[in-house]
Amino acid sequence: MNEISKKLSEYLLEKELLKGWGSVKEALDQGYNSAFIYDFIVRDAMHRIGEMWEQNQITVAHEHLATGTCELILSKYHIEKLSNSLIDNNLSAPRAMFFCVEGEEHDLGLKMASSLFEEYGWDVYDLGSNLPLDYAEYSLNKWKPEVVCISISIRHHLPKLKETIQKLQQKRPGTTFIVGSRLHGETAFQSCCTADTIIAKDSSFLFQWLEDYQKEARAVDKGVLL
Ligand code: B12
Repeated sequence: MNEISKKLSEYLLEKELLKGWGSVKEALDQGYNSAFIYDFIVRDAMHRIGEMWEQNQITVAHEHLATGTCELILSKYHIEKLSNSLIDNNLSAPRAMFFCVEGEEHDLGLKMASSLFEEYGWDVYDLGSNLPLDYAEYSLNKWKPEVVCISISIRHHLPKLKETIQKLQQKRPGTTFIVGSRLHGETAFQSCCTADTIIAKDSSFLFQWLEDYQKEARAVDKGVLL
């Protein structure tokens, strides 16, 4: 773990919002992109907090406090990036929908993903944590996104993930599904995803996917692929 991330985890635990933001800003000023900041500064800081909790060095209350502070920093980061975004006005914004599988409360990874899409100028519908499957279906029909992003963290929600992917893919074939999870390397997780589901291990993977999508869209826009 790098020093900035370690410092951030301490600030989160002390609910030192401004100092925590200072750590993120330090990484930004050093030239790191959003994917690096999400994966190797913020995620790693939260993972360290998780380890401290497992080892009884901190209480659940500390963990909740740290999560709340982290959420505020992510929101501030998101606004900061939007004012300096990569939006390309020549392209009409494609749409993406985000949610955590029913029952799932861990939503920081999802927030990072939706912020990254927005940084790339997408029209983002972030439906947050614990979205009942019926409402995922309803929202898919209502907003007809090109891409649906799902997040899951807890193993016992895996059967729900499988049901969700199968139902939604049936409803709107042709939609791209991206599922991100800390469980990405586990067979039990992978077997819940259909062959054409994209598995995202982290924000860096998503960053590359968005870069590739943008290049392709620009090429189509210029008539290269027409
Ligand atoms: C913070 C936290 C919480 C918070 C979550 C608040 C919130 N708003 O998210 C609270 C306190 C609510 C919580 C509750 C619980 N938690 Co908890 N929690 C954590 C902790 C410490 C950090 C999670 C986190 O935010 N990480 C930072 C994010 C950014 O990382 P990430 O989710 O992995 O996301 C990255 C990638 O996976 C990927 N990604 C993820 N989603 C997506 C989506 C897309 C589209 C893309 C592209 C990428 C992507 O990109 C991200 C960036 O790299 C972890 C410890 C750990 N090791 O993960 C435990 C942990 C996940 N929790 C755990 C548990 C057991 C629970 C509870 C059951 C505890 C309880 N008894 O109540 C509940 C369950 C709640 C529920 N129903 O979901 C276990 C899960 C074990 C398991 N069985 O699978 C863990 C691993 C702790 C542990 N070691 O036991 N928790």
